[in-house]
Amino acid sequence: MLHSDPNTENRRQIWTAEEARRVFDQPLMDLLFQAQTVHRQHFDPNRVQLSRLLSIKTGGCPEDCSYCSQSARHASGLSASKLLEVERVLAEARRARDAGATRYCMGAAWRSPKQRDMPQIIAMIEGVKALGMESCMTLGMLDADQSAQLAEAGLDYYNHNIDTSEAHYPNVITTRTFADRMETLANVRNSGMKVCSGGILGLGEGQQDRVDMLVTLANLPEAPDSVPINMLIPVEGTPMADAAPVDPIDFVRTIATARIMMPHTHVRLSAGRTAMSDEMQAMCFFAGANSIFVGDTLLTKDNPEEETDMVLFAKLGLNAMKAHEHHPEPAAPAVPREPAIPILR
Ligand code: SAM
Ligand code: DTB
Ligand code: SF4
Repeated sequence: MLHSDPNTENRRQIWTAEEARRVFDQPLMDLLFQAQTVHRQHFDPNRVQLSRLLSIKTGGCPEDCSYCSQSARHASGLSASKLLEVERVLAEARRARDAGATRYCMGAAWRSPKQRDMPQIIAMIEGVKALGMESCMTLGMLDADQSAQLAEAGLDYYNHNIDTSEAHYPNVITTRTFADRMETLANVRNSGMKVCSGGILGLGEGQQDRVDMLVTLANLPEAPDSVPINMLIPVEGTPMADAAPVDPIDFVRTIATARIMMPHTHVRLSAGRTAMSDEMQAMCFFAGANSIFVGDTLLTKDNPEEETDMVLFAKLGLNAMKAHEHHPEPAAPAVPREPAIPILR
């Protein structure tokens, strides 16, 4: 039985690992049906939110995340670059907006931002907002003061992934702890920004780690507004270069379980789509994924070409979510709608 947290006003469900595991382990058809049913109660099933990513400061990161091309500790062959000029970032953002993206996500390969970089960061946030897009940043760890500065500048979302379960975390990253990640998430939440937090599959974790990661996310004081589920992009020179690939059905199960546990959250089918078939992506959307990154580059690695995604959207009858649809109330219809005109722009 699911129980509720007496401390929250709406008595939101608090998940135990056992309950979540039962959802994850049920027969696939039951799991998919449940996930799609929940999805239709809260979202239009044929709409997908489009975010665009830009690496504003690439490589040379002091952290040792064993999957990452940008860690200075791994010989991935990536050369480090400085923080991009504000004008350059805004020119890219304008292009993304004109191509249909409603959120612009800027990532920096930092352990945490330095005070001297804040004026430039704040100018980027203000510039993206002025273009009429939602803004998101991922800059590493934030203290309460840094969170307040970003919130004050108008940053809508902050991405900070827990990446995996608390138990598996030390096998993946040693230069910071799971508790450090949770602290930043609390600072972001307390500053009033929306939280984007998820993880990666393919880091040598077991099924229980995947479930435990979702339990941590779902049981935060507020479930994240956005949960990216990444599939590891193996990067040569990193300790995860030869990690065993994720079983696609297990990946779909994770998306479906996330959808069921966090009904109001945008679940993002995130990194790794170039290695996924159309059928796998279609199953992920059916399982409740309703957000993707568009554009041919993520931070440093490839993402499908825009044209490829347009063809996929056309095949599946999917449309881009408009900015005003990001927080849909009342619930979307529970029956299939008229066929949508598949466009990305
Ligand atoms: N430095 C910041 C941090 O770690 O919070 C922000 C940038 S970091 C690259 C953002 C996220 O990208 C990571 O938390 C991780 O989940 C994801 N990521 C990085 N490398 C990846 C890879 N090779 N495959 C899949 N996801 C990856
Ligand atoms: C997230 O969860 N995935 C994005 C975004 N948040 C910042 C990053 C994916 C990075 C993939 C590897 C690369 O491009 O270097
Ligand atoms: Fe640095 Fe982020 Fe990459 Fe970790 S994931 S090495 S913190 S850029």
